[in-house]
Amino acid sequence: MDKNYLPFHANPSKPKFVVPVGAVDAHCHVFGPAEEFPYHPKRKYTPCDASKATLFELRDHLGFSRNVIVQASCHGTDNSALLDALKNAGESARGVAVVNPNISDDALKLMHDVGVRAVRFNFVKRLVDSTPRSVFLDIADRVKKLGWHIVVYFEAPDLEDLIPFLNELNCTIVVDHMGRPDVTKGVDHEDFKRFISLMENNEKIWTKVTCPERLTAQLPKNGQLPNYSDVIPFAKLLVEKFPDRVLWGTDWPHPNMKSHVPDDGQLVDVIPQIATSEILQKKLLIDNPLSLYWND
Ligand code: 0GY
Repeated sequence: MDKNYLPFHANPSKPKFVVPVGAVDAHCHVFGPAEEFPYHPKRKYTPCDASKATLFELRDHLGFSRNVIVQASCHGTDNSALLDALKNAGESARGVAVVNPNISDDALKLMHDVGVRAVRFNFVKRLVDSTPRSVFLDIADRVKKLGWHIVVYFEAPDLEDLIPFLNELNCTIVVDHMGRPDVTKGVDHEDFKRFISLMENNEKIWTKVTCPERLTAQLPKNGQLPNYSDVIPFAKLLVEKFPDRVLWGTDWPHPNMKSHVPDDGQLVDVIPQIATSEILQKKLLIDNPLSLYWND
């Protein structure tokens, strides 16, 4: 693990908010363990190992029933740890892979059989070297045939440039972490308005109202973790405006956090502040993820 890397919370609290039965944590990762599933030689960071067993314990502790496990950049295009977790989880997990353009149809089919339902295109410069958009478009054409969708990860300043590409993909797209807004600018800033109009203009675009811990500008104070009140308006607005196109996840084990180690129980307690009715909570935590990841 990198020097200064913050490992995940060792003892997360039990949330006060009781999630509805069948709820899905739709954004989380498994890392290693490195001895069994080595990290990619070209990775930009080396995390703390975060095994499938620990992820499944956390799922149960928080009251969730299912996980969507997302391949992270530290494993590159080697999806072995992800596929191993999916095989062990059976119907209780689905996956989002990162693939090479030269992957065979047979390998894609094997991934499908263990529960992969999407590929992730990462545009975050600190995490990956850039990939030509034509390569991504080719991958998208191939996985669409399996009924998969595309998960994209980018930061707000890159959105304007990416809009033509996102529209060209012409399939369901899930944008990680609300397009990573700079929350200090507020929900009325042009950057967030651009993201809202993207979702208004393209009904195939969904988003994960995730990562208050990553997006907040708050710092721990007097031994108290941030309450994420600066991120809540962004997520709440999206949940209310696009109730059928939002997903929620813990983002465990929270790679590359610098400011603090989030308490996953407290993150769950943010849910009723962004989805304020039982109807919205059920869409966010059950109906929406099931329709995308457990629809066959
Ligand atoms: C996340 C966030 C991060 C890392 C990755 O692929 C990755 O390595 O996704 C990050 O550092 O922002 O999505 O959990």
